[in-house]
Amino acid sequence: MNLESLAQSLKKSTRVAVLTGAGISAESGVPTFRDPGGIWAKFRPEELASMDAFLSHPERVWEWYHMRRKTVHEVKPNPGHKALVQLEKLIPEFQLITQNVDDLHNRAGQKNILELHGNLTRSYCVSCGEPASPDYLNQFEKEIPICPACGDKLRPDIIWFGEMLNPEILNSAIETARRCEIFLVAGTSALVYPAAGLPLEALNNGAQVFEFNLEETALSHLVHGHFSGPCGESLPQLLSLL
Ligand code: BJW
Ligand code: ZN
Repeated sequence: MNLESLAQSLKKSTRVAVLTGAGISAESGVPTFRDPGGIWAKFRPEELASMDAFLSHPERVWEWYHMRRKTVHEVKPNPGHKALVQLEKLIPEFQLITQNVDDLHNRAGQKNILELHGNLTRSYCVSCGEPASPDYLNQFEKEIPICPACGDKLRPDIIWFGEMLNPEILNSAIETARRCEIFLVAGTSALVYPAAGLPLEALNNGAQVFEFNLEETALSHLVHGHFSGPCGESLPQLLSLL
């Protein structure tokens, strides 16, 4: 299947879903996780992205999240994000599902977004559960942010390893994957579950599944088409054919 035939299929489709991962934001300057030079090449996941890490070294964990919040604040959505905003406008039932926490789909103007792993701009209290506003969080640059309601620690609103995803968001993503006619997978290594199970749900329910990635992934041999190359080029190319 080539991009032209995918464009023809999209023109006839009512229900389309897209799953994105860190690769779609790479061209904006946000590091991925598992590529050489990615986040996990420098840090061990269990030392920063787990409740155990937060309980033993909250200052270290927050320092890392403050740094990442600063990085994403300084970058902009790229042509890959923008192409998906255009695609949403053309499809009657469109759902974007992202594993990314960088808020770039939202900043690009995407409307229907399910954020599976949370968002760097949000935080909530470990004791009373109260969320803090992004503006409040921005007052803290290095130190551990404190809950304005009860004085205990805030934590990033991010799903760490071993934590359950928000069941409403996950169920909605599963339902979307089961119902869609076309499911696009862009810039993810498709290694982290339950997100990596969504393309399989789509395949098992008869959807056509297409992958956009620089490289082959665990999913590549199962999909109906693999488009190799940077999403910032391949997705706009697809949109130009619609
Ligand atoms: C481009 C490109 C360009 C580059 N254009 N392409 C076995 C052992 C241990 C645990 C498990 C296990 N089996 C399952 C688990 C559970 C675990 C899991 O899946 N682990 C796997 C690693 C095996 N999952 C969980 O723990 C989840 N929770 C859960 O399952 O709850 C139930 C449960 C409870 C109790 C016990 C057990 C289960 C939660 C997962 C939360 C994931 N969170 C993270 C980090 C958050 C921290 C943070 O960001 O601050 O989310 S992990 C990290 O990976 C991040 C990402 O969202 C996620 C996915 O990564 P992604 O997006 O795919 O990025 P990369 O870097 O992997 O890939 C980038 C891709 O882009 C590559 O393919 C490139 O080629 C490509 N690319 N540039 C196109 N320009
Ligand atoms: Zn509190």
